[in-house]
Amino acid sequence: MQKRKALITGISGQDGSYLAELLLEKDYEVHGVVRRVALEDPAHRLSRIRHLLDDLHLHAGSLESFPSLFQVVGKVQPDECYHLAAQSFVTYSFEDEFSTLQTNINGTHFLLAALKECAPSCRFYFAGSSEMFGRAEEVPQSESTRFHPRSSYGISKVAGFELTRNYREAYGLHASSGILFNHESPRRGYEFVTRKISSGVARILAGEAGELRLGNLEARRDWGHAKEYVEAMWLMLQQDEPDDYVVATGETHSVREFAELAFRVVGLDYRDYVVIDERFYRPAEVDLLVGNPAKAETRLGWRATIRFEDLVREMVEADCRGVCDPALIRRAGLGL
Ligand code: NDP
Ligand code: GDR
Repeated sequence: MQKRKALITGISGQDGSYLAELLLEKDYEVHGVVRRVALEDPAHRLSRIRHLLDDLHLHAGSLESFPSLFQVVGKVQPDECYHLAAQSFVTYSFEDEFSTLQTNINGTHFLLAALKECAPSCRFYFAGSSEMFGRAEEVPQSESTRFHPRSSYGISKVAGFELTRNYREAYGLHASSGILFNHESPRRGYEFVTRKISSGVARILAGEAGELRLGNLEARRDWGHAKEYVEAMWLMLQQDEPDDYVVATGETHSVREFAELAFRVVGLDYRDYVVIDERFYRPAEVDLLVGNPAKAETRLGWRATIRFEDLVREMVEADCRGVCDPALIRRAGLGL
């Protein structure tokens, strides 16, 4: 039997790397879109998928270029397309609203249009976000909660979500959106608060830093593990009918709790190291996000199982392994 072909945009990112692993395990032929510069500097720019490079088919393309996406889709003829690429950092979206909106909205539109022309039977996944809820009017948030995005990033995801729905309704594409709440891992980018904290703890333990500067410690998020969340993406595309799903743990914790726990993993008190820095506050904050994953649980049979405490520990331990002397790690009582 012929292998099923999957195309992943954003394969070099956190989620792309876990999804590529999952699909290879399931015996897919896995194709990925990466920027040309990444192909020229794989050691740095493709570090998350370095261990998979021999098994992947990578194609140069960018969200800014319709022809590049059109060509890749036409050449690969995927059975499933996971659209994960995006300018994904909310803070940056305040610094450059224009490029965030252009890249994220056009990129999604270009890809949908290319699929409609070249591979209309391909199943499509759009990486929607809990940032679409923004200042949410109900707690927890479900598929029927009204969107009230608080950043151009959130707005770009609402637009992508609506484009996906419209291609489903107008052109019959099997197009689904996941409304994913925050998910983290040792592969998370260093700019996001969880990885900033876990890597900061490691550098403090190694004696390379004396403090960790953060913004709003009171923001609350629903944090899960990326490895589990990519399974939900795959499950969505295995359903007979396309649909939209909230993917979340249903638990919420503050940034302060994350920091407290992360420092405690190595026997330190976060209050001795965390410095509040106004520069890391956002012009418009999302105070509280917590998802209701009931639909994903009943329809997809998906459920988050990795606990918050275990996620924090895994991230801190991985970063400590990267920078700390083994004797120091033993003294800190880490299970490494
Ligand atoms: P990352 O930031 O780790 O990865 C983003 C990916 O997009 C990278 O592969 C990046 O490539 C690629 N990319 C960015 N801009 C372009 C461009 N102009 N052309 C081509 N590729 C581009 O994000 P995550 O893996 O964490 O998230 C995956 C998706 O899910 C994103 O769309 C994000 O917005 C969304 N999401 C994430 C959540 C989370 O908690 N992680 C929650 C909800 C939604 P490069 O390596 O070259 O920069
Ligand atoms: P988020 O993630 O904006 O939720 O978007 P991030 O980790 O950047 O922020 C989470 C919360 O932490 C607060 N915070 C800080 N954030 C950063 N980055 N740096 C700091 O120093 C800091 N101090 C406090 C923030 O104000 C915020 O409240 C992530 C991304 O993956 C998106 O792509 C995705 O769509 C959403 O999650 C769901």
